[in-house]
This record gives sequence, structure tokens and C-alpha cells, in this order.
Amino acid sequence: MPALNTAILLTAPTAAGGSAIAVVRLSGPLVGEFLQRCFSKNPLRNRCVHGELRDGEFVIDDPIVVLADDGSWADVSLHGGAWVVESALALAGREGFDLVPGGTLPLPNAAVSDAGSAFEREVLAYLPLARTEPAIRMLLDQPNAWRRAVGAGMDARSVLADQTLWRLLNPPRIAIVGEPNVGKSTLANQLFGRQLSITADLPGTTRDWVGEFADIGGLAVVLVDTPGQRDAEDAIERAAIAASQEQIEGSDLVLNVLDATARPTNAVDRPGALVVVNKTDQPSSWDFRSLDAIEISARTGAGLEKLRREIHRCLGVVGPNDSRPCWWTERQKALIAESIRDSRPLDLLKL
Ligand SMILES: Nc1nc2c(ncn2[C@@H]2O[C@H](COP(=O)(O)OP(=O)(O)OP(=O)(O)O)[C@@H](O)[C@H]2O)c(=O)[nH]1
Ligand SMILES: [Mg+2]
Repeated sequence: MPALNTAILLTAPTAAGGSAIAVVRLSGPLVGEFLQRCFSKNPLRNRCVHGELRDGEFVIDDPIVVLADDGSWADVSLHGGAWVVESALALAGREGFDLVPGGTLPLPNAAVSDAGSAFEREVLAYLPLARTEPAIRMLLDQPNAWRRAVGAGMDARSVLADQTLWRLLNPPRIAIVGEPNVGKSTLANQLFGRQLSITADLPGTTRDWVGEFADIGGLAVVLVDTPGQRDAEDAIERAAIAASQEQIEGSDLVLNVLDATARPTNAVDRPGALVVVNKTDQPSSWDFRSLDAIEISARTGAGLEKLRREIHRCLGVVGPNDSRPCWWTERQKALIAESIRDSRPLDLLKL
């Protein structure tokens, strides 16, 4: 059987929609020939080379290309706009590469079998699940981080307790709930970074829940904006409120939004929820100081950085930009737990 030539998009679109970096891995005997014909520079083994990716006379992008030690694969780091990625994949397809669909995630073993160790295969297989730049960086840094930590001696218990990278690759669901008109959709749009939800000074504006990826300070989350919780007379609104309950119950974190300018009509008690008092750019009409709430203005953006940090804290995400060893698969987690139980030294790179 002839050796397979494959092109796989290793990175996922970011939470904001596009993607800053998109890595396409080309594997197989055609790699050298393809780079010679379509890349403007001579690629180097284990080195980054910056050049132009060309389709005939036409320049698609100026990517960085790294060729594997044995020349059997190359990673092409593109600027991640959808058009650039599609054009690069289409070119690879015309040049004889089979396009591996990114549907099954993490990538199946066959798609990453050219990576040396089980650990390296896990880096590659999970890369398409990294939707934000910190997630991509932290995952790609893991071989180095583990190498450094093994030499320096590490606290396996704190590595086991740290679920940051796992969280970065498995977006938690966050529901925004509260009474009508408190500013839930305005807050959702701020966190989405674009106008996804309709907002208006009219209770009952959001009729159905709206869920989309959002990038919360480097953490990709599925953010769900829900209709205001009230006893609605309208049958459609009642059905929408009931449907949003499922989203709320299935979420990892609830943001319970209150309005500084209007005292809540119902009890604000929601165990485990993060209480957010909105519209603090206006004079408040009731005393919410005893609530231990985060005060924000979704209109001006005040307090949103603090809210992002609190969301990280509640979801166990710590220093997503720091370099340190982390686990991100159940296999790794079990191996770390075993090494603690058996008092064995821990080196995931070798397991
Ligand atoms: N002053 C001020 N007004 C705000 C703020 N956030 C939202 N609003 C206004 O409050 C009104 C209601 O905002 P929405 O975001 O639609 O409120 P909602 O909670 O989604 O409302 P429903 O979907 O009806 O439940 C709009 O007129 C917003 O412009 C804020 O931080 N400050
Ligand atoms: Mg709304």
C-alpha cells in the first residue's frame, strides 16, 4: 500500500470566531516536494523558516514552516483567518494530500502516530481543542515544562490539583441568569466581544437562550444568555424560560445578575452562583453590600476584568499564561495519581 499523504488542521477556530494561529500538519512522502514547489524558502529540520506559501504566482500567506527531524512531516503555521486556512488546505488537496476531517476530537491515533511518544501524541491530538492563544501556548509548552520540572523536582500533588489546562481544552458552560432587564444580554455581548444578543430597555427582550463560545481572559467557555426569569403570561416566553432552565442546570457556573438601580423582586439566593451587580454606573436604589457581589457596569465595561478573574477562580483556572507542567487527559491524571500513591518519581514524558 502506498504511504499516505495527509493534511490535518491541528488548531480549532478561537472562541472569538477567527483564529490567531492555525497550524496545518502535512505528513507523508510528498512533504518535501510540496514545500519545494509551494514554499518560497528552503525549509529546515527542527527550525522555523518564515516564507511565502504560493499557489502558482498567487501568495496565500506568509507562514512559518517547521520540518520534522526525518523530513516526514511539516507544520505550517498560518495566520488563522478562515479564507487563508481553506486556501492552504485546498492547495494541499490539489497537490496530492488527503484532507483529514477535524470532526473527531481529540484526533485519532492514526492522525498523530508520527509523533514520538504517547505524551507527544497527546499534545498533537488535543491541539484542535485549544480555542484560545493561552490554551495553544500552554499545550505546546508541555514537553518543555515537564522536562524542566522533572529536573528541578516537582510537587506531584499540586500538579494533580491543577486543572487549568484540562479546563482550557474543555470549555465549561456558563449561564447568565437574572430578572428581566437587569442587563444580562448587555453583559453577554461584552463577554462575547460582539453583539450576539438583542438588548433593549424592555423586560422580556431575550425570548430564547443564546449560547456561543466566548474567550474569557484566555479561557474558552460556552456562554449562555437566558431570558429574564419571571412569571410570563405569554405562552412562548413561558416555554423559552422553561427551556433555558435546562441550560442553567447543565452549566458549570451561573452568573446571577442583579440590577443596582432596581431592588430584586425575588430572593437572590442561588447556591454556588457568582453574584454580579450590574449598572453600577448609575446611583443605586438598594443596599447590596452584604451580598459579596462583583460590581460591574456592562455598559461602560467597569469591573469586567475582576469578573473575568473571578470566573477563572471559580472554575479552577490559574495563571493560563504561565509555563508549568499540567495534565490534560484522563490517562495522565491517573498516572500522576498512581505515582503519588506508590511514592514513585513522576515523569510523564517517559510514560
Ligand atoms: N446604565 C446602565 N444600563 C445598562 C447596563 N447594562 C444594561 N443596561 C441597559 O439595561 C437595559 C436592559 O438590558 P438588557 O441587556 O437587554 O437586559 P436583559 O437582562 O438581557 O433583559 P431581558 O432579556 O429582557 O431579560 C438596556 O436598556 C441596557 O442598555 C449598565 O451597566 N448600565
Ligand atoms: Mg436579554
